[in-house]
Amino acid sequence: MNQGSLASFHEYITTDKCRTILALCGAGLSASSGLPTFRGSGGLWKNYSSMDLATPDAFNVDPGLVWQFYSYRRYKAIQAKPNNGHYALSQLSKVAASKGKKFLTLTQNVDGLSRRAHHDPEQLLELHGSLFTLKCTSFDCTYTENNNFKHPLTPQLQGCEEEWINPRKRQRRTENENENENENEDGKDAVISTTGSPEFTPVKEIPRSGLPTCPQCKTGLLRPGVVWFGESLPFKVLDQADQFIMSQKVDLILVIGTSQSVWPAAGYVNRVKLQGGKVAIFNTDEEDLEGCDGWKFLGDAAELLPQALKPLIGDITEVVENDKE
Ligand code: BJW
Repeated sequence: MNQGSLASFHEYITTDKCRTILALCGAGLSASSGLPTFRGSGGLWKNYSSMDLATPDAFNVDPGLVWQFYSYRRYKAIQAKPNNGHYALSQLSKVAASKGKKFLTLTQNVDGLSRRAHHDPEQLLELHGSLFTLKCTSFDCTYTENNNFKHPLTPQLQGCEEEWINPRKRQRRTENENENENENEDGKDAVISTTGSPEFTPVKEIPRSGLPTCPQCKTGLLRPGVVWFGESLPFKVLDQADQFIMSQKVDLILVIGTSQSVWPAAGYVNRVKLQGGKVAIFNTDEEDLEGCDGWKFLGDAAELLPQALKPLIGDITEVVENDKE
């Protein structure tokens, strides 16, 4: 981390000029907890693009396929543990008022890891819903269930836990790919090694009767309570975010592990800038820091956030250790 930049960031967050802080989080915040991101190399599940599966059309055409994807995601999120980035924000949510600050986290993540790091729920808005909410798809049924951590949801969804038949083979393939990349840099042709080729666990054809069904209307399929492309974000959540931004000037937005490519979430950065607020980006990809005229922190959010927020939250080592017990 650039120490000069860190010092000026520390100075700003501890002054009276910085009274209101908004955090906008994306998949990069959970990357070091082992959860894949959406874009770049992390954005594939088996041979499908995660983005193509996160649509109402995909669910309408093949709910069995989409449920297998979400069953896998639910399982991975249950297995994952919050990282120090989640804990740093959680700690800020608890101490902000005592430091004379107002704080709100807007997360695009649906993995529930911020909640599991005990982020104050009053200061946390899940813009894109949650993997652990289930909703009925029937037009005239309003059934919604929160905090459903059952796995698998139906016997037919058993077996979606691993993307690969043998995860060790995937590791070997990655090693081979890296070797091949080096060969390319030396000007030689890349040789695609087939030794240890990984095999995906096959996608099953699951009939409608094998998918989660609404316990209320008994006929509608349940779906994950996440926001897919073309769907509106929950109005209540949008309203609460608006209230926070409009009731006072936001002095700082922390943009954490997001490509800022999805709207309306990405729009919050400009809204804060237009109010005269400052921006601090935490990202592993230099390209995603480009164009930022604020603080640019290049690296893993899980490592950077505890350091960047230390003057406000103190050393979080003990908080994290206590939570593990
Ligand atoms: C690290 C790291 C480490 C990695 N440390 N960093 C205006 C203009 C143009 C288009 C639109 C517009 N307004 C709306 C749209 C359409 C659309 C949209 O945005 N399209 C874009 C593709 C252009 N938006 C919508 O459809 C939204 N709905 C809407 O606007 O409705 C209007 C409406 C109103 C009334 C009635 C009806 C409709 C809905 C968007 C929903 C997005 N849903 C998803 C799936 C959620 C469910 C699921 O999880 O499966 O949300 S898509 C996916 O993208 C997911 C994410 O939350 C979201 C954002 O991705 P994120 O988090 O930024 O991840 P990545 O992978 O992109 O980036 C990771 C970053 O982390 C990278 O920068 C890495 O470098 C970095 N990184 N490791 C730090 N260790």
